[in-house]
Amino acid sequence: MITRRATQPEPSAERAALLTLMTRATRGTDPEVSMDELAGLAKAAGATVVVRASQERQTPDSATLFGKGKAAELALLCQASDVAIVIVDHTLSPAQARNLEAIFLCRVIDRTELILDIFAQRARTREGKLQVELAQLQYLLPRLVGSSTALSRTGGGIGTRGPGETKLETDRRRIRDRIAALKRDIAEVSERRGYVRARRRRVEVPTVGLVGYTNAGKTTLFNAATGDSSVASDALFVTLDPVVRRVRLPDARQIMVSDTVGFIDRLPHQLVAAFRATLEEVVHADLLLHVIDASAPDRERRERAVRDVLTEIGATQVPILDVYNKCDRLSQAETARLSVVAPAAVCVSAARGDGVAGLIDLMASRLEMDTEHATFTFDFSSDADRRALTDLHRHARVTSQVTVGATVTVEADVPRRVLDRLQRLPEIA
Ligand SMILES: Nc1nc2c(ncn2[C@@H]2O[C@H](COP(=O)(O)OP(=O)(O)OP(=O)(O)O)[C@@H](O)[C@H]2O)c(=O)[nH]1
Ligand SMILES: [Mg+2]
Repeated sequence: MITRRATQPEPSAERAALLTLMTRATRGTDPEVSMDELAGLAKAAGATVVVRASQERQTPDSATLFGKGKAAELALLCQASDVAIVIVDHTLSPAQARNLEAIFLCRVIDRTELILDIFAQRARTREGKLQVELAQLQYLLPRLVGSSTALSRTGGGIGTRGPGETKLETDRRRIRDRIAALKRDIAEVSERRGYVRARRRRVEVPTVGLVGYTNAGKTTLFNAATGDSSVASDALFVTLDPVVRRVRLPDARQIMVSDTVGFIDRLPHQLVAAFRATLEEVVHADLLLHVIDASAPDRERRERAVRDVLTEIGATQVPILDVYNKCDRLSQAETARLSVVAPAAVCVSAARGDGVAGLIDLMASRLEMDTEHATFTFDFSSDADRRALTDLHRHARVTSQVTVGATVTVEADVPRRVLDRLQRLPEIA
């Protein structure tokens, strides 16, 4: 068992204990790494970790998760450390949560509730708030069976925040009604988002979606590429709502880049389901950049977690470009090794701007692989033709342009998706 007390907590933060159970099922994962990740989540939720402890056990106890003796011992430790909340890195059954609360005499939440709480605190837009509420209620609903009093946790703090809070005492019917209403509202928002996307498609601006583990540096890279100033920070799940910005390529064409919510290992499926509208930006992108923190010790586990979520949301058809970020933290040898393991990937440092221009070029060429060389003539005296010519310059790479009188003849490499829309004239031999 690992037991450790952290340094002096901030006075206002909730004092938390992090408890994990190492079982046969968790063998193969580094307990310290998952403990560190849980600590990052606790911090993001506003807690100060004062106790970290774990127990090794073949299988979880069905009533108390930990062995009963161990649970009692941990409870004493938590009480001595004045712990206000116990966070368990394991999915707790409703009965286990109740039993542990009776032993620890304080709130006991699991990893899913912790993540839901962070999302509840971070949600800013109406869409974000609706989605978080939906996820919280869907988590809550099966836990209401036969126990409406045990769930009416009061007193505020982690796991009680967000819209779920006032619903805890209501009956299942009201929660079901609320879930139905939320789904309707989210569908409306999603429809609106669909219109915007359709408009973007009509003007044929390709979209690149940034995806990746939380804290990989997606927003930093997004800002570096688009010149935006979205909030990037070392806390987890800083970005929740998708942001889309234009990137002008060196040859004046444009692409749209979207930044969105980060993923994590064991992302609660209620959240993934509820965030479907937000994640549509990812599913409908023309290209995904998988931003990977190259300096993370558990890099491969994180990469797998991201790919799992992409599969879960049905984004398997979108081409993916792997981008190793934070390469400034790697030694030369490590960078060299990375280029052997993943020769198709790109190494950048979003924070320093290293490799970002090259990455933009690469995005452009990836999006454009599907091009056709074509020749067009335009009548400069026609409004429609002048608009088409502007369009062509925006989306194609023009290789020659000859003007004779009012007739403009243009040769260009045109993305096939744009070809249909532009009036194509017979090629000049
Ligand atoms: N050393 C180094 N740090 C970086 C780099 N890129 C980002 N960071 C840092 O990594 C932390 C996370 O960056 P964000 O851009 O907020 O990460 P994100 O993927 O958007 O994270 P969430 O929105 O929270 O999921 C910040 O403290 C950044 O300053 C980089 O290239 N090098
Ligand atoms: Mg972000």
